[in-house]
Amino acid sequence: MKPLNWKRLIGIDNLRNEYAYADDAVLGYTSARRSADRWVKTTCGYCSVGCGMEIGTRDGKAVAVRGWEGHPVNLGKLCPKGLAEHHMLTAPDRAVHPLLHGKRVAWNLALEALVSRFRNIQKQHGADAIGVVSTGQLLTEEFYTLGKLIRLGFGTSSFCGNTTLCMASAAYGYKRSFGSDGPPGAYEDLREADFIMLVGANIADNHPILCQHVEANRDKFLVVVDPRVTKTAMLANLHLPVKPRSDIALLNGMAHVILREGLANREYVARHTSGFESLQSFLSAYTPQLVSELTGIAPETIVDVARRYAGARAGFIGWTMGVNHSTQGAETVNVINNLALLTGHIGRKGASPFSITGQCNAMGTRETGFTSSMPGYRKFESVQDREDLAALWNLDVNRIPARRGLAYPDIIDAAAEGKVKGLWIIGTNPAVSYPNQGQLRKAFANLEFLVVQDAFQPTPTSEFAHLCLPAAVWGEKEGTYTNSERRVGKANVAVQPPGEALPDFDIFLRVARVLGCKDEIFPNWTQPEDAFNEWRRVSEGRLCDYSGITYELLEKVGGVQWPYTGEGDPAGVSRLYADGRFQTEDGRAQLYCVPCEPYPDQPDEEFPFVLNTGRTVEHWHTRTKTRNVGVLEHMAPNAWLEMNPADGKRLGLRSHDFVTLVSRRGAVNRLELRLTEITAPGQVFAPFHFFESNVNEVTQDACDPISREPNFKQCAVRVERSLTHRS
Ligand SMILES: Nc1nc2c(c(=O)[nH]1)N[C@H]1C(S)=C(S)[C@@H](COP(=O)(O)OP(=O)(O)OC[C@H]3O[C@@H](n4cnc5c(=O)[nH]c(N)nc54)[C@H](O)[C@@H]3O)O[C@H]1N2
Ligand SMILES: Nc1nc2c(c(=O)[nH]1)N[C@H]1C(S)=C(S)[C@@H](COP(=O)(O)OP(=O)(O)OC[C@H]3O[C@@H](n4cnc5c(=O)[nH]c(N)nc54)[C@H](O)[C@@H]3O)O[C@H]1N2
Ligand code: SF4
Ligand SMILES: [Mo]
Repeated sequence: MKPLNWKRLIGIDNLRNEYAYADDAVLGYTSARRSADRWVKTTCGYCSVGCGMEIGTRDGKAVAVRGWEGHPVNLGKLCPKGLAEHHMLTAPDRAVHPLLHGKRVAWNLALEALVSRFRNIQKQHGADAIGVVSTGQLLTEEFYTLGKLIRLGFGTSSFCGNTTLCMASAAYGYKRSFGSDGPPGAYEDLREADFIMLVGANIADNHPILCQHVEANRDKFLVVVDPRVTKTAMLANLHLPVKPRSDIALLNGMAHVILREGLANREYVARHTSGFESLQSFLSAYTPQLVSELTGIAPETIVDVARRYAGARAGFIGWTMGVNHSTQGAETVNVINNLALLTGHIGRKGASPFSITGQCNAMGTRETGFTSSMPGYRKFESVQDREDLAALWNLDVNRIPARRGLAYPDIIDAAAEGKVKGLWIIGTNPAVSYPNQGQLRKAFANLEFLVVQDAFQPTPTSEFAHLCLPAAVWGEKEGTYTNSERRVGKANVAVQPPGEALPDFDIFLRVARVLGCKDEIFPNWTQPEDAFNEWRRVSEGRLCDYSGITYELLEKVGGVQWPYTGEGDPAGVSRLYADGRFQTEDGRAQLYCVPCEPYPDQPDEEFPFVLNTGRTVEHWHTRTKTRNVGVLEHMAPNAWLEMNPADGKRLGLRSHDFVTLVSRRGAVNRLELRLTEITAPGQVFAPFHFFESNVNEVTQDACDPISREPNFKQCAVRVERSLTHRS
């Protein structure tokens, strides 16, 4: 086997064949088994980059994946997870039958149990006593259908998803600044900007194909803001290793310098924003000196970065979970948006405040809504929006919900308090991914009926379920995903699902039939395209206008950005707010004064380290998919803890020792120690991929009051040597 190096693996070089070679060697496949006789075009089902790819099949089995040559997003390249995606389809633990109380039952009995148990709970305890938690990994058609089923069919407002653990802060931040959700820019901006700043975004591990666009840009100055020296930080011209959660101070400090030195775009500010005067006086306190104390970055560096951003021809600020996973997540997004508005770096080629999303369809769930907003970014509180929807659906306006329901963490808290008694979990695995697992177990213990609908069985979450429903997964079902740049891509069927597993879309229609609302809310629907065509009508005239997008067009051009009404080049690049008109009442964007506050659960003598958690390139979240893929699992087989060598020395610990993390809430065992300068003294980092050593036993469940997103990125812990040693 040839030696592997990460730059090759993430597809920056055109070495796809070499990667396939490594894959074969690890898995023991021969090239004959891999050679496909049919290729099906599709979109990747892992991350939000949204790469175009082809699944190769032979004898009804998926045997290979390759990049879609010339696709607008990835130009034929794929990252290691994408390249090995077909292997998870045949994993031994795919879910194949419905299970009621652990016993195999027929689909009709399973769904009758779901409907009768949920209806009984609602009769006794009210409509909101059942909750539904879904995912950014469903197809848009499925999520749109689910939203109607839950809010119009079951009539509960306790409906949310794992996107609240992920993108809620970005969505609320955009809404507060610009009047609507929706990232203004495009990937092309990564190629066009002369200044790029990535805040809490480790794209080399988590959005590898975006690196391709950054690397192709020869004129850029790349700044990476991250407490760790990530692989992305290693690509940067300047790395700012900020103290944990001090980003607001840094960004306010940049804005202070921009105003003090007269570098703001005063004309843009005057024409297109509100709140400038109060922001100006608020920012006077954020001097480079103070900001330096708060962030640990030298005052002259803060001044330098501010000048570079303001002076750039086109300035791009991208962010991901280092920003969103915070009790001030939405507000941090507002401070990023402030900078874009103060300088006019928005709505132009290369210039955007850009939220890099996470899951393959995090965007689709935000657009088709019913969680943070109603379909088409319509607002619960707007009478007009509710009337519009009622007319589109031919329903009485009183049927349209007038308020947002409970967010995911509030559904879990309500279950722990005994208010939510029935829960339907679809395409998410909270027994690994939810913060502060003790609270989640309390919630699960109180439930009368828990349904888990997943493509794998068992999962750590399905172990708690009364009813398990087997779902088809990427490669086995049809529909669309929307990527971070608002580009809608088509996912297609390459193989049949195993056993009795069904696409989530089919499961939702069957539930509607048992519930008796199928004909009313899904008239004549039989396939995902029926949902898509209704969604096109429902989104027409909205910011996320899909009216000109058809399945045929998507197959042809490989992905179309919304808004698209059918005019102009469908393969072209679109940007929002090019005319400086925002989605607010008066068309102006709002500037915000945001003080930098300390995060909850500060370290002290007993718990002296700040724990940061996140990801690695080889694994996908809770590993239901990737632990079954040899080439990925072998490269990252167990959980680890990164610690600075100075701290290791002080504690008498060495690399490869097994350690335990203890917090005010719990403990997690058997993390393999990595002593490395990547992590600063006083901080430690662990991935959250491993249920075997689940860091969410120790994380805190404090949430952003605006977005309800948990503060996953900081909590106080101590590190002890594990009693168990390497076996
Ligand atoms: N390989 C892989 N790729 C993925 C995923 C996966 O599981 N595996 N998941 C997808 C999903 S759903 C998501 S949401 C994205 C997430 O993508 P990212 O946000 O890039 O991933 P994370 O590793 O969670 O966190 C990013 C960085 O935030 C930094 N950070 C922590 N605290 C702070 C802070 O106070 N300030 C700043 N500025 N930075 C901080 C961390 O050190 C980390 O490097 O990745 C997507 N892509
Ligand atoms: N400590 C810590 N915790 C975190 C994070 C962190 O950075 N640190 N990140 C948070 C973030 S950003 C996210 S997005 C979450 C992710 O957390 P989860 O959503 O729990 O992660 P996944 O492993 O993607 O779970 C998806 C589940 O859906 C199943 N599945 C996949 N495809 C389908 C399908 O088509 N249909 C159905 N029905 N099931 C399917 C998979 O088998 C899996 O069980 O984790 C959050 N938790
Ligand atoms: S970068 Fe994301 S979308 Fe592209 S192949 Fe990798 S996981 Fe799939
Ligand atoms: Mo995420």
